[in-house]
Amino acid sequence: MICTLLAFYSLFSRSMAEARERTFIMIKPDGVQRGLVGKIIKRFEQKGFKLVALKFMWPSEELLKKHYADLAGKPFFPGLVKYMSSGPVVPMVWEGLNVVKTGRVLLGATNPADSAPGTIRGDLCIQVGRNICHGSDAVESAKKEIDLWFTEKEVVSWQQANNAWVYED
Ligand code: D4T
Repeated sequence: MICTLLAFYSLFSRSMAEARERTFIMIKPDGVQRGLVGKIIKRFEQKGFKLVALKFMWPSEELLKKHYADLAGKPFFPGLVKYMSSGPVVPMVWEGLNVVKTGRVLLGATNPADSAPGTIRGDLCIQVGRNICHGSDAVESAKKEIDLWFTEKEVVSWQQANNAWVYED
């Protein structure tokens, strides 16, 4: 009996933990300038993911160089930092089951020429250097990016009223 209860509890707590996975999504300066902020947020809301942090800010080159440190050796890096620091952006944290992977699916392929119709990039942009949004590519990089862009206090834990209608028991 105790074993059954423990097994149930571990399954339950595992699925709860999985549903609390977080990803870092950012609307880039072209997404803001083109008035696509609401549309992009809507895709994540409609899917059922939970918004746990959001701000509107003009990022410094220093912050962007840290964010894109892995790409520092790429030929497009200087242009990328210039474009990303050319105006305000909307960094966000979204939470939910498999949100890192599914978030990338919602965004579509990095190069909009390869993004499927129906995805954010597939529907709303044309070139890789103006691909309107960013999404973390793994749970570990999501953690790093969230810590880079947000303080602990800015990420808000809350219960969504429709949770039971989005997730199975
Ligand atoms: P983002 O950050 O937009 O989610 O990018 P990805 O994670 O999907 O892809 P990435 O790190 O390879 O690229 C980061 C960023 O650089 C721009 N870029 C990329 C570019 O301007 N020219 C290029 O040739 C590539 C590959 C677009 C996204």
